[in-house]
Amino acid sequence: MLKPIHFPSAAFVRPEAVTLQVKPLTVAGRSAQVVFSVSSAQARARVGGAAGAAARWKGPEFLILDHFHLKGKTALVTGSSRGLGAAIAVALAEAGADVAVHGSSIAPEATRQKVVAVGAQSIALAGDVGDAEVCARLVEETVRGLGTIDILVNNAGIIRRSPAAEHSEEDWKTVIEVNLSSVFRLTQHAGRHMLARGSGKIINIASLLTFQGGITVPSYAAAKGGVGQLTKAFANEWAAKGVNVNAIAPGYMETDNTEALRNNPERARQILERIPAGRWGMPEDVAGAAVYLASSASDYVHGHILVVDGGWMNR
Ligand code: GCO
Repeated sequence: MLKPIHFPSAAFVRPEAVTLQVKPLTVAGRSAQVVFSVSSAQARARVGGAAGAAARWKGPEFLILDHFHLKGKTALVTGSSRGLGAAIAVALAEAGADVAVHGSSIAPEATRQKVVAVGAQSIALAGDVGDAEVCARLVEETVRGLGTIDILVNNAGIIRRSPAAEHSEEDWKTVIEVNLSSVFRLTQHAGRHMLARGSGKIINIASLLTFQGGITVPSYAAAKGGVGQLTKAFANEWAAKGVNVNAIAPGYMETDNTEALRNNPERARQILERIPAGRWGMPEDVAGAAVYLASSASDYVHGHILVVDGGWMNR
């Protein structure tokens, strides 16, 4: 289905990514002559718009949208083979960024292709972020492959479930390294490039367990609590240097991370009952928050943890 969306300038359009069609449309009660809409299934309607349509557009200028686009920016999204990371990588590309995607054991070619289909450049990287050297290498490879690093999304993470009394030393160490130490290291490495340039955006994927203790996931809760604190610690030092460090705390999302919860009828019911929105979140639900925190629209936002949870925390 075609959904025409207007943008004020051609800056949003990657001509190679879209097929244009002429379509009559009535906008805000006025009949516009024609609009161009995206017909490529891959680019979907979200890329939207064309210089011609912008020139004919008689309505508001939508100038604020210029602050949300990421044209000319480069990003690294860790853990983007699927789930939230894949949705964020594609969303950043749709907003105009070139994106390095990453998987823990295999470079995620499928996500890379989705990013390229939008019209962005992309490279696919692999490596366990629980390893300090890998963190340094991922930032280096992003800079080498895409020219620089403007945006870092610390999304990679794992979860291990067992009662706190039995939670193994191995689970504790692994989860803390992958979910917390990697955020410290990747932020340091990417941040050095950003500080040298005087601009950059770092987005950490926190959790509702940044605020709450959870059940049978003590290492995960400790790590995600730490991610919230690291977000504020870095933001305090880097805010005046043009680098924004913020976090997104997703609610209960339909991803691998929550598969065990969704397969447990009682937990699944209890969780759903507490979500005011009346549904679990989908990966795409965090896309808008990620684009916002990656863009100049959030330049005065520092150390914030943006909860995207269907209202869970309000209950
Ligand atoms: C759990 C945890 C995690 C997330 C949750 C909310 O699995 O027990 O609650 O799944 O932290 O999705 O962010």
